[in-house]
Amino acid sequence: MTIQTIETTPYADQKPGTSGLRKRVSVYSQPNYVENFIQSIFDSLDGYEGKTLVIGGDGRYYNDVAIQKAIRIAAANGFGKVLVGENGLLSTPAASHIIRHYKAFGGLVLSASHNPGGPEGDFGIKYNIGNGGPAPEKITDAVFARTKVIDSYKTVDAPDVALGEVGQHWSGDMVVEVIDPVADYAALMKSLFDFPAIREMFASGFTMTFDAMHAVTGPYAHAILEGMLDAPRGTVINGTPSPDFGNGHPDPNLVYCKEMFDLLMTPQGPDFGAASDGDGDRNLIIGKNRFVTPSDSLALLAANAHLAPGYKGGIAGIARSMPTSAAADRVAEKLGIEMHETPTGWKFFGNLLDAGRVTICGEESAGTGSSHVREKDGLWAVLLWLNILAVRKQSVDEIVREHWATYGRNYYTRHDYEEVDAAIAGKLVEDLREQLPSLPGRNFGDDLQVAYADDFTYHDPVDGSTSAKQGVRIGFTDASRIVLRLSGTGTVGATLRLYLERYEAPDGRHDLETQMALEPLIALADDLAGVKQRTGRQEPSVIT
Ligand code: VG1
Ligand code: CO
Repeated sequence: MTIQTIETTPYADQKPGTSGLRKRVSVYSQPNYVENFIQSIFDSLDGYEGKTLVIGGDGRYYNDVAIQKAIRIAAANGFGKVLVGENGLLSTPAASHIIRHYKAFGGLVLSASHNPGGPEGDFGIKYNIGNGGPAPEKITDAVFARTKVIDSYKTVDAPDVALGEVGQHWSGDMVVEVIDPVADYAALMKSLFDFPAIREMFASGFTMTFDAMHAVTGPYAHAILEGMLDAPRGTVINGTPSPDFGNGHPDPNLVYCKEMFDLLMTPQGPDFGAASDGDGDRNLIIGKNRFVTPSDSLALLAANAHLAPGYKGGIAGIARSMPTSAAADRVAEKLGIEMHETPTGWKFFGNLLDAGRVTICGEESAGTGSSHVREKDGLWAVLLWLNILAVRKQSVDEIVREHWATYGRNYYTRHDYEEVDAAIAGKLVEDLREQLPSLPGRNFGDDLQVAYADDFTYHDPVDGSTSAKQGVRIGFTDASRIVLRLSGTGTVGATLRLYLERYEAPDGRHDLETQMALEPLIALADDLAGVKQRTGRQEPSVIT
């Protein structure tokens, strides 16, 4: 095998964000852009010689090109084996499981997740470590430092691997095994959930729509829901992955899944609706006449997890990202288990999961998961919901209302201002940060008194690391909250995320329209941060 060392020059913009390096395809297709980043990842790791690397992606445009490059660079750098999903496909949670299951050294997940795909869309690469989870900041910082000085990368002079053929192949001296992307993951799901009970529920007429959004979960959902659980054919819609997601936006929210939402709000709609994103780690849950906010879903899944065989012994603890509502905190309190608040992004849950301190984790951005892998997992959340519905034999709406009557309701919304001028957005957050010390104790309107105001700093209780500036939070004495942060996954300008939350006790009013219920906080947030005036936007781009 000839290993070639190719000279290259650094790119200045290869800083990994919330979840890997996401850029426009036009940026990624510059000469050596992929090569530089992957070589920089390998240069930041130790001890992988002869070990296994997992590679898979969500099937978006440019996956095929990048995977072949990644395989050659892995071979030249001395990996012993690459495991890659057939046709280059692996959902993010399946990749996490494959890394763990086959005790691989780590993995490359090629995806820009919920960002649009296609030649004009986004592409992304993320490195996951041996526990199956996203690399922690220590590694992503080292990778970024390396990208700034890299002067060569290694590759082999080998032909493309036939990714359409399951079985053993070679790239130089390295084995490349093309595997069924679904089988191991499906077996894991079967081990966690009461498949006979769910099958029985479908057999007795329960109806569901799962929107795979032309993204990676299609094959998984077809195999598990229609194949193993006998849901009628047609339960899964948009189930064939396409490089540009059918020209859609694979973000499972009420904007991009509006059609399904509308259907669920009609009497002739199915009993249950769900969707997942580009790489299969997010979930959207809608019952008949009841949308479940991701923050509520986290709390509900944690409170009911013991109904599924995989969690029948109870859960050790719960973790949520800081902007996620505190609904889950109330469940943890009642169960007498640990509760952790981490910065945005799944990489912060890894240590807590590895240490056995938490079992279930979640984010307000439609991400929930558990210790079964080290990523959020869209289909897992859908299957846990189905398991709970099959056992409790109630509707989603009834279950949600009972939950609120027990724990109270955390009204919650997120307002996104997308593609805002980066300088304006940065200054806005900076100015708000400066106001923070003066806020505690101040009263706004009749019943809002600031209890605390800070820029969230996370102290990892497992490895002692600290992550500062993770988002501005203003908390009120009645448990209401305003949070503001800049997105770390966008690829154009800046995206401002404004998160609003208000708590209603168990005996309070639970039937208000969310935006109405949060109106005073929305207005106050705008007064304090000046979002509308500074960005010139009258409305958020997306409300979830
Ligand atoms: C967003 C979400 C965050 C999530 C991340 C990756 O990050 O807010 O909760 O972990 O996307 O999700 P940001 O920095 O844009 O707010 V995925 O499904 O795109 O990998
Ligand atoms: Co995703």
